[in-house]
Amino acid sequence: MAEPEIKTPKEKKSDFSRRNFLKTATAAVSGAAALVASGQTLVAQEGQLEARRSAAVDQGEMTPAASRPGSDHMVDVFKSLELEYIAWNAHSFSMPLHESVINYGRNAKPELLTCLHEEVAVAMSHGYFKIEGKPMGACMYSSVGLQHASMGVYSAWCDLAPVYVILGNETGNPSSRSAQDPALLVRDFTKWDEQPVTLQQFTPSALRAYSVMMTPPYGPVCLSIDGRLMSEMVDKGMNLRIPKLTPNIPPQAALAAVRDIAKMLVDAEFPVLVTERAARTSAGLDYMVQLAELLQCAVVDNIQRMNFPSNHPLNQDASALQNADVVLALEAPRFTRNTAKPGAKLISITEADLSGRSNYWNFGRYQEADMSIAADGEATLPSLIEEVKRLVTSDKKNAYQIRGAKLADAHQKNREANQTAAAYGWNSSPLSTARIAAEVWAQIKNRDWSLVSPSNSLNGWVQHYFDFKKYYHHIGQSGSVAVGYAAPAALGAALANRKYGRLSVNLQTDGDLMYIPQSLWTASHHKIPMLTVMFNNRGYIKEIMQLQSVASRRNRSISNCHIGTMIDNPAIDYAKVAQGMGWYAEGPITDPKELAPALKRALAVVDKGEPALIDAVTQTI
Ligand SMILES: Cc1ncc(C[n+]2csc(CCOP(=O)(O)OP(=O)(O)O)c2C)c(N)n1
Ligand SMILES: [Mg+2]
Repeated sequence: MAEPEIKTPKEKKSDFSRRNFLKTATAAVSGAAALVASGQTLVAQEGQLEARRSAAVDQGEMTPAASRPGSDHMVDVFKSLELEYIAWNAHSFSMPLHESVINYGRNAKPELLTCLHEEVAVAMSHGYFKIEGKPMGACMYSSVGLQHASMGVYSAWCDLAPVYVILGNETGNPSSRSAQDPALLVRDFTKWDEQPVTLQQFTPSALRAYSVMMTPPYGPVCLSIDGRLMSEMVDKGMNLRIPKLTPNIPPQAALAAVRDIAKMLVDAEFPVLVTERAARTSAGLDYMVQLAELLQCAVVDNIQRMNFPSNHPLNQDASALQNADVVLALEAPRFTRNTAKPGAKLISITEADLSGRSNYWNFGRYQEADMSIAADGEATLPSLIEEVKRLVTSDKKNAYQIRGAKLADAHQKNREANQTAAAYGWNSSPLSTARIAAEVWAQIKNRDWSLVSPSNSLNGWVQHYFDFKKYYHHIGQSGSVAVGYAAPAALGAALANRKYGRLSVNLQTDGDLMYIPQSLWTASHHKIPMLTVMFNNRGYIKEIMQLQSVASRRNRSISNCHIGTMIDNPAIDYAKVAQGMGWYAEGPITDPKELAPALKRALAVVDKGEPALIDAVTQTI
């Protein structure tokens, strides 16, 4: 059969010749974005544009900079809040603000970060906060963008992390992407939201959003901005003064209550400190160590945050609670006394009940306690430490030393038992999870490192091998246990680590990455250095195990349980996925001996300021 003839269409002349392009400044400014193919061309034209702009202003064709658009003022407000970054997914309603950020604000503080999905923008902000201790912005379309982002907002809420969600909306000209009340979508899991209707209202709304978000318990907020306010010209008569931002002092327990708690702890035979998030900042970690060492008491940490050093001799597993006569639950509102020795007294200090909204996962049901204080744990610790110091006599100190020595012994035995367990399958192919944790640790231990993924990963081996001491050594868990959080949160944390020159290490599960793989591109685009090691068990292993146990309980075969749970046939080549998005990547690695040399090569790339991925194929358990 004869091949069909392919006709070349006649070239059409563009209406927009280069000559026309420079003819009027207004046309040039709008046309540049449409026509310019590369950044270099844009730079070359920029000088000519600038000259044309001032000529156009002189001739009355353009408005002078003094009468600026509302979005410039918004940038001033964001600058006053010291937002270092706004993670952004481009959308038409916020184009005026987008333009102000990159041109008027010179794309610095805040710098716009290009995200290829709104969930990346929010989770990235979540992870950034966990290292930096301050929020960044995440900007998206009010209806369709926020729907994509909603799980990320939910994770931030569950994890008590502030994220400043900025929504571009358009109410004057409703469309499928606008919404009458956009924040409604996430109102059940945000702390506060607002949609100012005038530019004057914008300023106090933007500050209030910041203030609410950063008052413990922290949480995400939504500021919805109508495009009309962004384009409206600032009138001299408008009072747009930006007020001073004064952070709220978090509530502390009253001194009388603190004295009672100190007495109970000092007089107890076996006090135990239990915590989820006592360390809201790095100061909380120092306080926890001080209090535990003063009392030489056990600390049971469920590591939602970096609350206590992992290798500290007083760090104990939950079995310590069986000896407790007094338990102090510090920001552990879900702790129930039935895991402690019967009759143990429970004291709870938590900000949980201070939050006005429901959060089933994080805040749980009623916590039965003998003493319950609605206050911020970290803010209360300094006075508690002082009161304990006053009450500890030298006799007590001696008794405490004996208690501490016994705990150190138990800690050591625990570690040794783990060491024996780690030896199983050490040389297996695919790799054992213990082996990966050990190999990664060997490569990073002499550096200034930060684990930017959940620290309970690799079947708990990370907690065993890594020596978590400093606050930034781990960012804790997700809060929501939602997959699709870890990859972009790691990216945000790595971004925050970048300016401190810290090595960011991401132990990345395969299932999680495939929810949101485009986060890899943002890392290479913005040159965010990080080492990602795939914990690639080619499946949803937590799910397969559950499915197997359901089948076993029903006396049925487990041989079909790979259906719907394994990510195999074809196996995903993560090195290729990453390379396709600009990463240095190696793998799949199945021989454990190959892992260390590959990690070294990847670290050499990370040291040059770029991301690198090693795909390690691992045992399923
Ligand atoms: C948003 C969301 N969807 C589904 C789940 C159910 N789920 C829990 S763990 C898991 C598997 C995750 O796979 P991976 O990240 O590879 O971790 P692995 O279980 O293999 O260690 C899934 C799908 C979830 N937690 N969150
Ligand atoms: Mg997996």
